[in-house]
Amino acid sequence: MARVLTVGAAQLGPIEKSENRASVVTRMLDLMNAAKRKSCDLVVFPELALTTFFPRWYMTDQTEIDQWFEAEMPNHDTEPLFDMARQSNMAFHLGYAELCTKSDQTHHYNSAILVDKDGEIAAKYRKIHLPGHDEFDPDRDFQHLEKRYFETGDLGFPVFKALNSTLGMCICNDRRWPETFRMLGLQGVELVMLGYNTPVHYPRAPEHDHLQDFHNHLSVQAGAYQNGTWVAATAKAGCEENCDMIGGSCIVSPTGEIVAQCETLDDELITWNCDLDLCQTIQKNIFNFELHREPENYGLIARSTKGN
Ligand code: CDV
Repeated sequence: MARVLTVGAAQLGPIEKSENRASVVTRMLDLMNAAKRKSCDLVVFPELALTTFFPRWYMTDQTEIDQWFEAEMPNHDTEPLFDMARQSNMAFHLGYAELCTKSDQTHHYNSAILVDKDGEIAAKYRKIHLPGHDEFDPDRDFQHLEKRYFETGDLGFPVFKALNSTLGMCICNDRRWPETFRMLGLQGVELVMLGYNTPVHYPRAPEHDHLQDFHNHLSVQAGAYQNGTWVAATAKAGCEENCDMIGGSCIVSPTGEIVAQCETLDDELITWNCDLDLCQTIQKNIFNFELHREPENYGLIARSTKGN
């Protein structure tokens, strides 16, 4: 019997700095209700979905910084999403800023979780490729301080058996790195859940601004095809606090084709019935890793170039 997962990519429009989590969660519940009407098994929300994209501001006060983080998950504000998952028999993927304590040390991660149809956290990923900078940059109209506020994820690139499938996650900048998708591909991933916040303006190379949508789709489509996996890529889009962010949320098939794409820069749901067995057409043929991959010749890829 075919394994078909009905997937929704739930794009969010802008979230202003003053909008609280309860209000954002109400918007997300609307999208989950729309997904329920479409009989979705899984809804994919964006990176840092509960608040505005706070790394665009420079902050020094740790208490002020920590207010953007979730110290518990679920918590009072997010519990309705978990209840909805249980009531609707529908899993969801959520990106959020995670504050946690390990061996008496506090840690900050840009994280994503998969919540299963029973409303339980089934999997977690912590972003590995953190873009931007760690000190105030006076040359920028807006900051991108992910390197200041987050540590590099410490969970690697795992895959998870859930929803009768093999699932993986990555977050925003991760999608631009072929290594991310290949790590998941080597573990037989069938669906990659991915959220992003991508400004149209890239201060280091503004001549590329008109290519932001293209580079988004180029990366996601290549990752899907080269690893024979479905990808659900979901944006936080639109003009947020004077910062324009791309939309273009999409669901991509294992052949690299976009099968569904958002049309607006606002809250919007797209869905697709993803036949997971289609992954085999790629994974068993053109990208049959066992037959055709040549890792003996790829040594440089896993060697550190930091500090060289
Ligand atoms: N949130 C991100 O990781 N954004 C980056 C931007 C800063 C380039 C991205 O790769 O889309």
